[in-house]
Amino acid sequence: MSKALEGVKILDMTHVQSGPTCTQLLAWFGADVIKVERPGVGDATRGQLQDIPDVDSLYFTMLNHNKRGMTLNTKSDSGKEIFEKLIKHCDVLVENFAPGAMDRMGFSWERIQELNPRMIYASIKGFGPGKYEDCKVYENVAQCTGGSASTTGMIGDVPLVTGAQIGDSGTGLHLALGIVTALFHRTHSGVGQRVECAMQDGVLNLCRVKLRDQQRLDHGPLTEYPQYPNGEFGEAAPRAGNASGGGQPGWIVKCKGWETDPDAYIYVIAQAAAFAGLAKEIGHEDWLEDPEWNTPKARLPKLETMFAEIEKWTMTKTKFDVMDTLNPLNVPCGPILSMKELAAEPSLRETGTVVEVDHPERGKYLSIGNPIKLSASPSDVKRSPLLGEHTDEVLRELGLDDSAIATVREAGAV
Ligand code: CAO
Repeated sequence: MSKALEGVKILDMTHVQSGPTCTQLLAWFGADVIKVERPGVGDATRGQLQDIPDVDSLYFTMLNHNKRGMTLNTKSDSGKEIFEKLIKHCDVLVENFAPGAMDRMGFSWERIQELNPRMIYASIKGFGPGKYEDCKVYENVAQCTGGSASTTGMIGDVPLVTGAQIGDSGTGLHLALGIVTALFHRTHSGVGQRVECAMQDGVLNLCRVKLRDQQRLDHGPLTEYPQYPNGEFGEAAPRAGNASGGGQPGWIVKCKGWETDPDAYIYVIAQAAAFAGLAKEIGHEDWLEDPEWNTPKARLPKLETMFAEIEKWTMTKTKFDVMDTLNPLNVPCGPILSMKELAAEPSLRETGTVVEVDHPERGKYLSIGNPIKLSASPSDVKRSPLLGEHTDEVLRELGLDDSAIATVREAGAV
């Protein structure tokens, strides 16, 4: 079966997490991704959080599958010449350097367009244009500046960052969509374009419902938040603990074993349509006849008591038993699954969402495959390249012969 992005060549100047997430997705869809790294140095993540000495870290290997790797000093004279050839050879250039780095290398958008008018030039920065545009940004900075941290955490407690990498991987996902959209546009316009995504904007987009709540605050308290009706609302959309954030009340409740197992919990949504079954199951058939309990509006001021009653029942069962009991009753719920449980989950292995990959230096390790499944172009996961593994191969494709390759190598350009 052919791959969806077969024939698309990506000049991958990305590093760390946000950019590599984007180019890895494009590689999974079949694009030829050529990752360019500084000779002798490479992407900093190769050496970060290493679990095995002197072997590419899981941080690097899990973000750079299916790519080819070459080294190139884009600041040296002969390196710049090769970089120009690469720009002419490729369809898309992706980078997430600190602001201004590409311009300082001598490759502004204007220069890139001169070299290849069909080039799509895609970038991730921490902030869009404005007073913070020159700042360097990492994941948690983006979570804090994009509205996630101020709206995450327990009520009255400190702001929290989340484990989901919404700043880095989230922005990489946004950028990938921008790139394929620009590629589609190029099929009828014939020209490339600039694609930019700021991490602050990407996080804010994922916090869309919180800006919804900010505006609803002007019209009264947020009745689905635990602060209602007894707590206080300030001027800004507050943290809401584990409340669902949607129109249906939800909370995390303890399950059997919670005293020793930090993940013996389940999220239960007390959806109005399935409330009768839930109430009966937990031994509260009385609620169904009681006007104090039998409408969503009547329950709203008593959600804490309601979830405490639900918890009395869930604490008698494992999280999986609760799931098995409530799902047939159409009660939406989800056990808190640990990474250990997810790594061992057979259904995720079967769909290729969790895959085992073999690496020549580290051996076998687990990774997360492409979560987006295309019926005609399934993704297979191939290991990440070693530093400079495909340098000669790519240089030959650019037209350099053995002696030209030896010359640029001697000059330290690769
Ligand atoms: N050849 C020659 N020079 C190269 C090169 C190559 N192949 N690859 C990189 N370099 C140079 C860059 O040009 C830059 O040089 P200048 O400072 O002279 O312009 C230098 O290496 C360092 O690049 P950098 O500033 O991007 O790297 P950093 O470690 O200092 O900063 C980061 C890292 C992530 C904070 C910054 O790149 C950034 O803010 N990126 C945008 C936002 C982003 O993607 N953040 C997510 C990071 S993942 O958590």
